[in-house]
Amino acid sequence: MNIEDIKKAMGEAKSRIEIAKGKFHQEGDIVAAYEMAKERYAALGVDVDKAVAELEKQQISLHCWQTDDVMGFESQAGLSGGIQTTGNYPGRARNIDEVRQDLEFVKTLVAGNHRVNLHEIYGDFGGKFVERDRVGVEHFQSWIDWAKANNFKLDFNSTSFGHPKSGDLSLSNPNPAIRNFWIEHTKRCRHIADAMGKAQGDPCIMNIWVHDGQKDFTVNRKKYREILASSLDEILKENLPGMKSCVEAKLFGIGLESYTVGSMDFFEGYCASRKVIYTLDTGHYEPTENVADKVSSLLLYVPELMLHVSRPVRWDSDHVTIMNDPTLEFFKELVRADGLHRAHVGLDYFDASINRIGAYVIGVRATQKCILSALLEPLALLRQYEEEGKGFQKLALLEEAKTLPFGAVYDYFNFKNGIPVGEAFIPVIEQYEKEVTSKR
Ligand code: RNT
Ligand code: ZN
Repeated sequence: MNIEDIKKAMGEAKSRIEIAKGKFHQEGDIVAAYEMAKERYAALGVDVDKAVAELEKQQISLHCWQTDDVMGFESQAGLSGGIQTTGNYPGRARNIDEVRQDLEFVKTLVAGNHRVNLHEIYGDFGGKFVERDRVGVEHFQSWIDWAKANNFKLDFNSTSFGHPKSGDLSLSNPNPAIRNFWIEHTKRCRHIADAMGKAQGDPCIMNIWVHDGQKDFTVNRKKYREILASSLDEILKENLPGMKSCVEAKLFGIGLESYTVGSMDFFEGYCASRKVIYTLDTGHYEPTENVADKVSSLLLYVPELMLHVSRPVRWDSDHVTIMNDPTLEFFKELVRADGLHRAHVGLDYFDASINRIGAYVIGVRATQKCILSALLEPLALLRQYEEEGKGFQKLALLEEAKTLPFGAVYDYFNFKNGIPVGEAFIPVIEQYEKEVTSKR
């Protein structure tokens, strides 16, 4: 399939959105349901129009790696470094054009202006091998141009996995040759992020996640953590106004189960003492931990949060984000802590077992739903009950709030923005699969 055919298929898919809208829902029904919902919420002191306007402004950083199972274009060596995709559903994006086509298509199915989160291995290397300590802004110029043309802002990530020098330890490696290689890589990535941020007139958020750890008993735990802290200090010492850096904590990686250098405690201390943005991946904690409870403590001590919204199933499995209790509670805590404006919302999952575009759209929409649900919480009344010691009333209202006509508000939000309402996006994705991804 050549580029013209793909463009044609996308045009047809877009016009099908119009058909789907009419088929599944009548305009009048959506608006009428919204008006009724507004009254119900208003009775509880909630301004629904304001919540919808806030959701419209909320950018979500689309993780480019959902399109191609975290492969990138540097080599086809496969994943290493503690993470893994499972599944081999057909249609994986195989090159830069396909990744961009998929992202452009996803954009037609989600309301709002969003961001694209790139990893260093997704550079435009022109078919040549570019070593990671040689990467530069020139390898991302076409992404900068594409983002501008498609009204996306870019975020960025250094990439320490999937490389012969990845090993068990990268930035925390006692061997200076390996450590300096990764320091140089990460410094260069910050310069790329700085150029992206300047070009888009909005800071590019650059995440640093290193997989560093050990499979088994580790007796030099403090030593590697000291090295990681000093490598990060070295990397972060240059002030680059076009970008903001964040560092990601993790529980464990596959094959690195016994020790993680960049643990939660390590990065909480690091971010609090250095005033660096903390990256909170919702899949990176013990399965029984209440991740939502971390928000209010972190916001007291770190400048901002970068979010990797994910769904762990038994472990850090990176299942597709859905509107489940932990994710709902997580965004409620952000709103309750007045922290939404201090959080950069991004997604991080990679499901290769179902239609990848479908997985993408489900995750974005679920994240929006969780944010909207948090914005619609009758918070003033709940807080009043709590302060007055009215425990029964608070619990009752929390329960009733669950079945308020939230769906009518989310439908209206999509409808207002010309996006398929409800399940109407399913046939649109089926069509894209038939015409585009199944032919890859
Ligand atoms: C890994 C981290 C990290 C990666 C991406 C690809 O556990 O969550 O954010 O998923 O950098
Ligand atoms: Zn992550």
